[in-house]
Amino acid sequence: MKVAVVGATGLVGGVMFQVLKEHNFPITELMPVASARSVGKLISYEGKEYPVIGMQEAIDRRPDVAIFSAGGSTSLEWAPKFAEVGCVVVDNSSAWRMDPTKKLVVPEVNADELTPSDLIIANPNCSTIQMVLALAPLHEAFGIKRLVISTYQSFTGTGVPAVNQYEAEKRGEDTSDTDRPYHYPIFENCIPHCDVFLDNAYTKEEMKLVHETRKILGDDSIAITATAVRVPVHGGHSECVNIEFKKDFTVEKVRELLAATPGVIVQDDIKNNVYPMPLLAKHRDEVFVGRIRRDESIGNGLNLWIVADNLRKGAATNAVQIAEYLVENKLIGQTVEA
Ligand code: 2RA
Repeated sequence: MKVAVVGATGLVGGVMFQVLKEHNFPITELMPVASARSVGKLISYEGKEYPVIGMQEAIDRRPDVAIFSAGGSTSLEWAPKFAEVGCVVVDNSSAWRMDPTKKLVVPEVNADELTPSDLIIANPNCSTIQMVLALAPLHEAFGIKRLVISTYQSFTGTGVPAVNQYEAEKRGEDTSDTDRPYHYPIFENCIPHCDVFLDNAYTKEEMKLVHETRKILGDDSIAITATAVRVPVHGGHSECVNIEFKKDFTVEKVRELLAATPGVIVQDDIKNNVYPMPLLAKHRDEVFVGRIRRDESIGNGLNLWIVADNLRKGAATNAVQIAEYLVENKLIGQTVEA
């Protein structure tokens, strides 16, 4: 496969190369792609050095698949140009997620929706991916009526600038006069403000959980409210998810369904202090679920604690898994010759 990684010099781009290598993705030609200012930089991959190239050069080389993690505006401008030459784009930005003509995919949940005509495929938001992977089997079994979600999101979700702000503050530096991504210090702090505020007083990050979850689970009737918080944690995003089901359930059946779900690992043994933590999820591709317990304040209520590495299953791994599905199901490779 001729593979373009667009946004090659970013935080997720770097993880993308790591995941492609670990998954032994069938690459015959690798194209690291980034903005003009990065062209010529060298990217190491499996012992070889690859120069970063620009967008048009990548298109001219006719990649079979292009995995984008370069922001929404870049994707809106360039993804259609890659698709025009028959290249399948898997995009990690929010640009295409809610476009009714585009598929929003967590492979273990809804990859079977993909067809050869899908040339731009949206990778969901990190906090959505880890949650819907755990919720999908429970929704099928018991029907989800309402979700109340609180997220505790690693600053790595905001990319290199946030890592730089955190590390500077950890060294004791005052970042207030720098071009920092957060309005306030993130070190030893929690900030209830991920992405921008909307007219309804929720943030874009919180509304992504609402809209993307409904689209992936295919059920607009699910009532959802969310609070997204930025926390000074490296290893991943954590989520407290309160679920009201339509049908009754048993905690044992919930645990059984989760344990049987590909990509999910149940860590739930409170007698031995076993539960998911970013410390344990870091650098892992799985989604970890624990603190499984009935919500005793309502009928058919359940509480879950869900943790995953936001740069891996929350971004790079999910995108690579989509590409793997496309290869396995021969939905890649119809690139138009130059
Ligand atoms: C964040 N989910 O955590 C967003 C984008 N990666 O900042």
